[in-house]
Amino acid sequence: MIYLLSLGTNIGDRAENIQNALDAIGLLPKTKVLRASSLYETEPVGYADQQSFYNIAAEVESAFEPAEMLGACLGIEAALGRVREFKNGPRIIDIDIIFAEDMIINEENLIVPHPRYHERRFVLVPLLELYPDGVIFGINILPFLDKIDGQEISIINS
Ligand code: PH2
Ligand code: MG
Ligand code: MG
Repeated sequence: MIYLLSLGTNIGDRAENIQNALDAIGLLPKTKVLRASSLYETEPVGYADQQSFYNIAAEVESAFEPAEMLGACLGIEAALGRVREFKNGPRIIDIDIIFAEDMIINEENLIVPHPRYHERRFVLVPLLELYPDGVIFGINILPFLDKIDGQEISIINS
């Protein structure tokens, strides 16, 4: 199964947090990070009064079922020291499943595609870098990007 993950961080050494998370994902059993987008610096969405984020998208191949992948992502977040204070608040690392191929999942603890990805430039722009024609498992994300106002995002040249 191909997963598209969105990673975000706005506490501590943001570039290092992203790299540590990618490394940890790559170390999961039967799981490989196929590609990762550039690193982007992004304006906080949802709760403005906090440090800017670093975000990336990663394309991951895994034999895990979606529920297992969710558990693995939450485990990595905890291992990297994530403490949940409030919704949309600052975090060391957040790893969200955006797509699990063309699967549609509506469980209490897991909704895929991610319920808010289409309104978030920090998710869409890195995905567009990986899928330059904008079509992801049959969904064209370009119209979503057109509808978003604001949400500054800039690529970090490394
Ligand atoms: N994640 C959120 C809420 N707001 N804003 C940016 N720029 N980047 C994020 O990763 C982010 C956010 C909820 O998970
Ligand atoms: Mg999130
Ligand atoms: Mg999350």
